[in-house]
Amino acid sequence: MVHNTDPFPTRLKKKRDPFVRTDPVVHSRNQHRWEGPLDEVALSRYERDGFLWFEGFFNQERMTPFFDELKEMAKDEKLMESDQIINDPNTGEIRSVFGMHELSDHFQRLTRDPRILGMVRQLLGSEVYIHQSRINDKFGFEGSGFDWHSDFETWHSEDGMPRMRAVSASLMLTDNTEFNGPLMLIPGSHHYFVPCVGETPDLNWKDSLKAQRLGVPDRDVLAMLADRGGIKAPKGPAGSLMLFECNTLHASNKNMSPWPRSNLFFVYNSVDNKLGKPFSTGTERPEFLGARENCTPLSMHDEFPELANQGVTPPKYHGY
Ligand code: 6CS
Ligand code: FE
Repeated sequence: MVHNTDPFPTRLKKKRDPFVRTDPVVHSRNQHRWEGPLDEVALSRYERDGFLWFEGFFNQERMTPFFDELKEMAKDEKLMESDQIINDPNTGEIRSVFGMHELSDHFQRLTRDPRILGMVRQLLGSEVYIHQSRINDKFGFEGSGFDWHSDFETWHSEDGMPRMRAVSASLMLTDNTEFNGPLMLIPGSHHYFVPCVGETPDLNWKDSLKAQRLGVPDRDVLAMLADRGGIKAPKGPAGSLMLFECNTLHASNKNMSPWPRSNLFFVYNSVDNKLGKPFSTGTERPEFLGARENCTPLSMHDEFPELANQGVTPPKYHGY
């Protein structure tokens, strides 16, 4: 089912050509209110490529508590049985845990780290909230890949996200190497909306989170965009951070190495871009896939609340 007034028609019966996006990539141009830590070079690079890579954004030790928390979560049988846990289609191991920012204060605080939130507000030109958060795990030798897709194509067609005004932050909880299935992106692909063929069945998410079959662009379009922009797979130590625009085409390979690949994703959506009716299905997806109730604008957290409470001016951020 496709609305004929849909500005981003997809999940069609017949192929339609890609078209150039009309939404800005950086939404805060010439608005002083949303100035942030990104300089013009970074803003232009994000505009050109559709992503920014920050190797070693946090030091690796900072990632340990997240792993400890995940091990605790794995003991929570009720959580392990919930729909928020997606298992690998081949091995049955945990592939994704959705709603991390609501399961863990640690993760929730991270979404409000001023250095990340400052960049995101600058890119989206508004207050923001968390549309979706997840951990994607790829165990050694097993973790399956994801086919090429635009997250916006799914979030628009299945969640009713109106415009391209969201950004994903992906934090590497483990080293991301060329061997363990790092995220691959096609620079510049975010400048085109690529309609996809294949109608969306109800409850598609029960399968699509295991393997992306719908919302995968035709190979000739993928080839055209990759010929233009190439393919990049940023690699780096645990603690590295990627920001990628909601419409940037991305995929990842199977993990063929003995080492795990675990990434935390949290998706920021503009408060001016809240979800409406899905464009390609009759039913809304669950809250943990697309927030509709909990859309409170995020406030930056004090990095050192214990100091602030003692009236001590917290130190400026040192790279921790
Ligand atoms: O359907 C979704 O929301 C998820 N699917 C993929 C393959 N990436 C974005 C998101 O986690
Ligand atoms: Fe994705």
